Amino acid sequence: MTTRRTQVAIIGGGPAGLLLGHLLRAEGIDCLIVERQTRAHVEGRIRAGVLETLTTELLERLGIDAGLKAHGMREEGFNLADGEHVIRIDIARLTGKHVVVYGQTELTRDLIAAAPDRQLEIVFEAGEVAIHDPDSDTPSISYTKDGIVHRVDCAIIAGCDGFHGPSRKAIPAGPERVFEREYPFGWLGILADVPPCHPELIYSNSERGFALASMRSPTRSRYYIQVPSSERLGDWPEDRLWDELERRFAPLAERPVTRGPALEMSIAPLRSYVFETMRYGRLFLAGDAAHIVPPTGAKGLNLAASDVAYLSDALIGYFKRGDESGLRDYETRALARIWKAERFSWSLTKLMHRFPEDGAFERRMQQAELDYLAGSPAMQTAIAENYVGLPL
Ligand code: FAS
Ligand code: PHB
Repeated sequence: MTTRRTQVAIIGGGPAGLLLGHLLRAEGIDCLIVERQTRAHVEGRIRAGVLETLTTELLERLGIDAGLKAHGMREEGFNLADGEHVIRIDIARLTGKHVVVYGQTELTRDLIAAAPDRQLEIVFEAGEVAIHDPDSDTPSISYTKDGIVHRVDCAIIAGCDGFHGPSRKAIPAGPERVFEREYPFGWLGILADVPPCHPELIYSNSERGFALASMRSPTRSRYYIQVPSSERLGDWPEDRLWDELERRFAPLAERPVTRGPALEMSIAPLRSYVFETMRYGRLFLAGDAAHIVPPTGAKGLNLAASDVAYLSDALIGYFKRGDESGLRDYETRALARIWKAERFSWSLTKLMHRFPEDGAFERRMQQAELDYLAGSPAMQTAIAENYVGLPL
């Protein structure tokens, strides 16, 4: 066994762990990221696509925004469609803000590439990561690599290990601290090097279900359709999906859907989840380790960024000024923003998807809400300010 010491041991090298590591290193705080997967696996994940300015401002503050500046696509509006009828939400006019389309894949690659020059150590392929004595004054983590057990003594453990990681499981909290809803459908997604069918995102609730037309660049498109939870990828040959996308976006988009070979296809389950105990002694949770939102509101990655904004401020205050107030307030502050994002993601999912248990009345409620939205600047403003991200 080897033993070493650091100030903050970060479990997980996804957006939350990487952003936290960089923010701490920028203040000279010693930290280490241990990541279970290979670097190639982490850099190959295809996930989120829309960044709030809160997230882009963190990258700018870190000076890790060259890729974002060169390839990020500024979006000043997005569209909600009810079958044939498109409602444009003019987020720039309604909020004075915008969002940026820049893939989580590219963001993760930028953060990893910037790590060596900033002395941010990332241990990839760290096996059997375990948390020890998080509620003591001498917490530590351990992991195995190349057949050797490594122990890391630390002052703080940051659990940034996503929904399936060990950190949340290390917290003894009762069921009253867990809030969950699973949806009876998932999103079948496809990434292809074809030009987008529309210059802005279109979320559509058609007779055939939810569909989303998004993009990664002027030459790379990202599409999703709602599929029952029972569906498997094998049920969806690429042409069947392209047929569906053409059928659903033909009446809505500026251009026809262009087909092309899939760079990636996957089905992601949808769930709303909050684990309200985000601190246990010296262990702090951030990102998907503590909460999950359905991707309808494009909040998942951005919530991870806001958790990390709160947590990094708290840790900087603690290590540099001996001020523990940020650590004491972290859970309350983060949860206030998390619950508002959970509400927005849940409400937009309810509005834009077909639920198998719903009848004709619920369908009329969706149509009436979209009809009201089409004529209500107040409701459009409410949607716009949530979509661009509520203030910290
Ligand atoms: P992550 O899950 O990204 O990262 C956690 C990291 O911890 C991973 O690298 C994992 O390998 C590592 N880890 C896990 N267990 C470990 C262990 N035992 N030891 C060490 N490391 C461990 N959000 C959107 O906004 N829009 C989307 O379209 C969207 N699509 C998604 C599709 C899928 C399939 C999934 C799973 C999520 C999607 N999300 C989307 C949400 C997603 O973007 C997350 O919100 C975002 O990745 C959160 O970042 P992290 O909290 O860092 O968690
Ligand atoms: C994406 O482009 O992957 C994307 C965009 C908006 C969402 C979800 C996913 O709400």
